[in-house]
Amino acid sequence: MTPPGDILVLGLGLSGYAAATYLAEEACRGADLRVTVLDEAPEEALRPRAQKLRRMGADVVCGASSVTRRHDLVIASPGIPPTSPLMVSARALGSQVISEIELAYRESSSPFVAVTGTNGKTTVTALVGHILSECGISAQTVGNIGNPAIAAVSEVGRETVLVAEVSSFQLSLTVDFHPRVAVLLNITPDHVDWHGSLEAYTADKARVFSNLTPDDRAVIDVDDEGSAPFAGEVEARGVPVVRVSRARLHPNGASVVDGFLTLDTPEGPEPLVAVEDLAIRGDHNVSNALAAAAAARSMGAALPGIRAALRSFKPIEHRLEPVEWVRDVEYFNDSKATNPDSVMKALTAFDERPLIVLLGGHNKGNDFAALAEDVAARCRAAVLFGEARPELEAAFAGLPMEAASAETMLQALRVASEIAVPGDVVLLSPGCASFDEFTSYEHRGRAFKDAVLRLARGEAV
Ligand code: UMA
Repeated sequence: MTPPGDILVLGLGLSGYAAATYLAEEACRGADLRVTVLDEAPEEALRPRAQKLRRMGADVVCGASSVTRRHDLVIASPGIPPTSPLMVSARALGSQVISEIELAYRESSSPFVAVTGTNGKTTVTALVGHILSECGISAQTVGNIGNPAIAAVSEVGRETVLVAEVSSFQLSLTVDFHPRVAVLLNITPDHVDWHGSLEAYTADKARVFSNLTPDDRAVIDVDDEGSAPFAGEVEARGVPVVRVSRARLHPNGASVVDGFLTLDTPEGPEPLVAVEDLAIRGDHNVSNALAAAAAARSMGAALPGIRAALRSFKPIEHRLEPVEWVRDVEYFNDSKATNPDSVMKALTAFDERPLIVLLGGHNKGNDFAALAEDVAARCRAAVLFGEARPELEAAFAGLPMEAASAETMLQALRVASEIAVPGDVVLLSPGCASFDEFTSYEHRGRAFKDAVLRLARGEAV
């Protein structure tokens, strides 16, 4: 239940607004709470949310540059890095700082399934939610997927499973967060600018396992070098581990056997569906489907429902999403690919088809050398754009594929449409964040899709 006291929310985006609204509503219902919100952005950018919260009794300060008094508890938004003046000053004053997912966990009596990993977590979160629902188990997807967990707390009953996509940012500020099932998909370099190092990023991801007990379950992809070491570590603490591997079926694990996704159960291996029955493309999505099936099974989902749900699950927006055919060229939107590893995984989904890939945006501190080599080996062409263009151009220099360049994402699309020939695939899988041109990867993905549809109508982009 909500702790009494003086609570500060840092950031008034989706996460902070949901946390502040929840706390302000609790105060209106009589909880002994004082709610303050600070955000660095100016009042104009935040007015509707700020005004609504003020009407509910919260103190909202926009354009804030630091925290000036000690609070009993601070709820920090995930996008605020540990080095930001807001965070540094909050900690210096001795306040406990937690994330909104931690607050949601403390406030909720629902069981949690937590899904983390550098890539694939949105797909797996959505698929676990889909499987549980198909099996008649009430479930809601929350967290980094775009639906703050704290907002669900007052909306759902204790029987509803909260399937939470949890980012490294959110996990870094967890304390008691204790899911029944914790899924780790993979760890590759990402968000190094926020965490400071790959080691710090890895350690924050591993916090998903911190509070697991022998009554819980960890689902870990052991084909991935970054996540594999955690299987042994977590098991050594007595926590049952489901090992996901496309290469082989481990005892109690999940794998592909004779072309069928398969779960090892106490009754022996249980085939689920054939790989071709999945509508989501690429080897990485086979791993994602295995992890989701294992997680849902750990929450009591029955095999027939798992099979039906795996067959009916459709690709989600901005993840290898088919957009349109234009003059015999197929366009795909993979705007959610915001790091090099996710692009390299996306490329494997098109093995036999000639690819033109659009790369660029805001680099989150990643190195592009391996990505450029992979693109040069697998793609017919690449078009580089945005703030990261010079770094990308340097990575492509000397490789046996000439990369074209453009200022903006839409100009890159225009260049790609000009060089594409019938049979090609044009793929926006940028490997970078969107913030140099757009407000979010969703914004970028929709701009891309709108422009492709204009191309299809014969209009200019
Ligand atoms: N702000 C500051 N100071 C800062 C940074 C931000 O005051 O140093 C303020 C901004 O002015 C803004 C607010 O904080 O008003 C934004 O907060 P935020 O960046 O934490 O974003 P939210 O809108 O709260 O969205 C967050 C997640 N964003 C991030 O982790 C960056 C969303 O994940 C998530 O869907 C949402 O909470 C609900 O849980 C997005 C994301 O990019 C999709 N996640 C990363 C990823 O997937 O790679 C981890």
